[in-house]
Amino acid sequence: VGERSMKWYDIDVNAKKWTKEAGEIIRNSFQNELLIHTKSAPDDLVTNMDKEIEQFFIKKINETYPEHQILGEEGFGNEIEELKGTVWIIDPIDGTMNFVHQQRNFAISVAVYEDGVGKIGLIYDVVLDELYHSIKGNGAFLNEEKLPKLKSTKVAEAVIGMNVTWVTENKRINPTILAPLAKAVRGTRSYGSAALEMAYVATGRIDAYITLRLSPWDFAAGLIIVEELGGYVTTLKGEPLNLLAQNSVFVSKPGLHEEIMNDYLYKYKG
Ligand code: 2AM
Ligand code: CA
Ligand code: CA
Ligand code: CA
Repeated sequence: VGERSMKWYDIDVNAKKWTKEAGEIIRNSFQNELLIHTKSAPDDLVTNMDKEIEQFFIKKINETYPEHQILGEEGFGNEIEELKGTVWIIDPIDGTMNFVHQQRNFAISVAVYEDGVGKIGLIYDVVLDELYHSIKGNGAFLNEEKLPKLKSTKVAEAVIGMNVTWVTENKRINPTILAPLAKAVRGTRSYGSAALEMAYVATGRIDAYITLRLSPWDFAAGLIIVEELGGYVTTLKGEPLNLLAQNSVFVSKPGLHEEIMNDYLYKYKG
């Protein structure tokens, strides 16, 4: 075992340990009163737990790896302008609205990148105790179970994750682009957590996921897991995602990605 892979093994063990501990903190918080605030809009929520969990990770990472940088949704990490060195990209609670309204269907998303390359991806469904996990080049797992490579599928047989927002009047995409796709697929689903929807593509529970505006912490871990299994993660224009900006996001099994790009998304100009 080389020095390099020892480094990633060590980081991976800690990332998993802290993610499970953070999940435990969240599960133990359910009986406590939640402080809920809105951010940019009435549907953009944040709670004291989002902040507490992000700060939990930052403390652990700073103590153990003071040279690493951290990009977190709630802004307690570093101001990252370039992806140099080792960077942790963290969403302490992905699916905050579900966390508030349902106490389920949310996840912790943790990714570790080195010089812009994804190395470790973790998505933890806290309530179900399901950890989706990948170390680049070593496969992807749901808890201890190795996930099989993704097989290609067709639109007519696909179940895709998509919010109804994008087929009704909205600011980001002409609804006539995705409405024909919604009709052509076997079914559509909307789970309200980008990280979980990417994990569901990884496990084949859905075949693709389409959304119009995500931030790096929403997709950083899912990208590593889905790509490790041979899936595609791009913008709706088929371009690579920018890990320092908001992106449209199209996650898909192989084959299906090409079919949706060629037959539906070619009309999307951004
Ligand atoms: P969040 O819960 O961490 O904010 C909901 O459809 C999904 O989109 C969630 O993964 C949510 O992440 C994400 N999202 C990204 N930007 C958002 C915004 N401005 N408002 C609400 N959800 C947002
Ligand atoms: Ca949020
Ligand atoms: Ca998120
Ligand atoms: Ca969040």
